Amino acid sequence: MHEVKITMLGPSGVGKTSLLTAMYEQFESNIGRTNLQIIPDLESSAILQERLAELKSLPDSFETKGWMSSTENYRSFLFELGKKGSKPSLNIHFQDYPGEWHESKSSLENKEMIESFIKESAAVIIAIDTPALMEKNGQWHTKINREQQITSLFKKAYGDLDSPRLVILAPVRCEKYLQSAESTAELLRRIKEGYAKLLDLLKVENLRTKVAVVVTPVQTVGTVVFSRIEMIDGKPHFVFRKTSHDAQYNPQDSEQPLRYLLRFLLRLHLDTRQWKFFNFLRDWLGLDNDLKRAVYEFANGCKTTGGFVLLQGETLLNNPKS
Ligand SMILES: Nc1nc2c(ncn2[C@@H]2O[C@H](COP(=O)(O)OP(=O)(O)OP(=O)(O)O)[C@@H](O)[C@H]2O)c(=O)[nH]1
Ligand SMILES: [Mg+2]
Repeated sequence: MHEVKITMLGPSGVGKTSLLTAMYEQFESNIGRTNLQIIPDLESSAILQERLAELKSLPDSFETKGWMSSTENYRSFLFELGKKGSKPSLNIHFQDYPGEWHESKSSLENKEMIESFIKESAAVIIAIDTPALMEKNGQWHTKINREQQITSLFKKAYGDLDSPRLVILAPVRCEKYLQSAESTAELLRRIKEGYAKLLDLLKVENLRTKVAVVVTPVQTVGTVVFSRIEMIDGKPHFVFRKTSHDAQYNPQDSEQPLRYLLRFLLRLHLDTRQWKFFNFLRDWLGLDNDLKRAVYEFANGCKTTGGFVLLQGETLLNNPKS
């Protein structure tokens, strides 16, 4: 079966696994409205179910670390996408790894693995710890989000890129910053500033036409907001609180990265140019017009306001009417 890989990218604790969990949870509820279905393999389903239970058992006030366990080993989560009641037509592999691999103490082998994940993935979802970027003038951004290292990884992985890619910047834990139009605009400004080097890199001659870049803020819990930073032994502890005592897990927009992904794949499917990496997409939807329509419909639900922006590569995401 045809297969695409996606990398969840980011240092430890930024929220890669939580984002994947929230995506998984919303796949069904959102895709359910179209003729599409997504089926996780049994193992992925079991693990994500457990993470989901953890995400749902929110304490009233908590620190970022310590409420869910961090990822210990590399894992690939497999989802099969297809038309309802038919055989799946595409395998989507999400690669999730321990963010610790970014740290200097981890082996070179692990760092090279991150690089090859980026290389072989059609799309990379960069999870961004938003409070680190926004609070105290971004004082903790570099320490927590490691944006320089991420830029270097892309520099190597996209060194001789010969086919299109999608880069999704996904600010998470961003509930506080999406409250008003002003704060949303400020969030976007800070993303452009905080990731300026990466965005500049993706704009160079060979990459500009091949890499689409979007920002999709995801509220992975929906009902917790950043409250304050407490300094303990010189280390920042980001404290969050629930919007009310009985506020429940209510993720917002977590299926958006997947919508953008399908939009990108659909565009490539319809592309008349030959991209070796994506040749398999040519007959992905085959003659199945129902499936094509379902993918189109789902992809058409990409948000473009309220913090969602297309920073580069419009033609790679432009869907001709089907
Ligand atoms: N405030 C807030 N915290 C969250 C949210 N989602 C997850 N968390 C917390 O963030 C912590 C880290 O999230 P993970 O998804 O495990 O982070 P990760 O990037 O997978 O980290 P590693 O597995 O170590 O690479 C979790 O323990 C949760 O406590 C959210 O939406 N808001
Ligand atoms: Mg993880």
